Amino acid sequence: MERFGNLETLAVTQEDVATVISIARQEALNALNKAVLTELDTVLDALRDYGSSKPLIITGEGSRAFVAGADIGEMAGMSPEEALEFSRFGQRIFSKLESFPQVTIAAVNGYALGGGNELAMACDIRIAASNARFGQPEVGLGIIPGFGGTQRLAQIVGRANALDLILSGRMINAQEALRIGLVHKVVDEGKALEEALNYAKTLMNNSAFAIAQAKKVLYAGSAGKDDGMALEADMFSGCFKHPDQREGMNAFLAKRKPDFKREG
Ligand code: CO8
Repeated sequence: MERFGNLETLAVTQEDVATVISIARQEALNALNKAVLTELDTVLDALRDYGSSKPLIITGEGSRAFVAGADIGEMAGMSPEEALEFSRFGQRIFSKLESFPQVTIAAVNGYALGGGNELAMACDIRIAASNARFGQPEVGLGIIPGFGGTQRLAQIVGRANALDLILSGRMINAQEALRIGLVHKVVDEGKALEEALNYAKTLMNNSAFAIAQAKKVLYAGSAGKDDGMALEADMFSGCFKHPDQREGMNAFLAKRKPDFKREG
């Protein structure tokens, strides 16, 4: 779409009831690299400047993945300074998404892992297809969530569930995500986008102005989040000073199990 310039990693379509942004890197299960995040930033700014009063839907192209995380190949060789910058960059864009004046809906059509779950959690509403899988697998890569996940997951599902998911790194299915309140609704495989559009349609009966005001108030209640975000970025970067980060990411890229050394 002309308004956003030439996009290489996103597809943006204007439907009657919503703007739909699809992450389009199917070859890497829609993993978030710098190009995706930069384009998302550009599109969010453009929609805001244009004064779009439609809901915004975010989804991933193809049926396998919403987003399978931040791009591990891009992160593997980062210095702690670069990791800090990347974490702050992602946090800033996801906060921009969270504060988008209209309702944002994640249509989750497969894996939503790591940065992918963090992207879904920066949306107001999450609709999952029955084949969706959620998780924060970072500790298995020798790192921690770095795009706001340590803060938003605890706010959405409570600290007990957040500790379970972040410390175990385990993947949960759509029904478990529904049970713990991570998603709002589960629909048949292949139907997440359709259901998100249905939801968006119902919103068009409401006052766009009142929705924007309500969002501001609801998110204003997340006191202390800025401090948590700053700590998350620092701790994320600190992981890049430890050998486990290289081992974890190199093991993923080499398709082998990581060999984390334990003392004592
Ligand atoms: N990054 C880069 N490439 C990826 C990623 C990823 N996160 N996920 C999948 N891919 C690639 C694979 O390498 C593979 O590429 P190729 O075909 O060239 O070998 C292709 O996508 C298909 O993946 P698989 O062959 O692995 O597909 P499977 O069906 O066997 O497995 C899984 C699917 C289970 C989703 C598996 O791909 C997987 O475990 N992916 C990684 C999931 C993960 O650990 N995500 C978290 C990443 S860390 C993160 O998100 C931190 C966020 C904060 C960042 C802060 C900024 C610095």
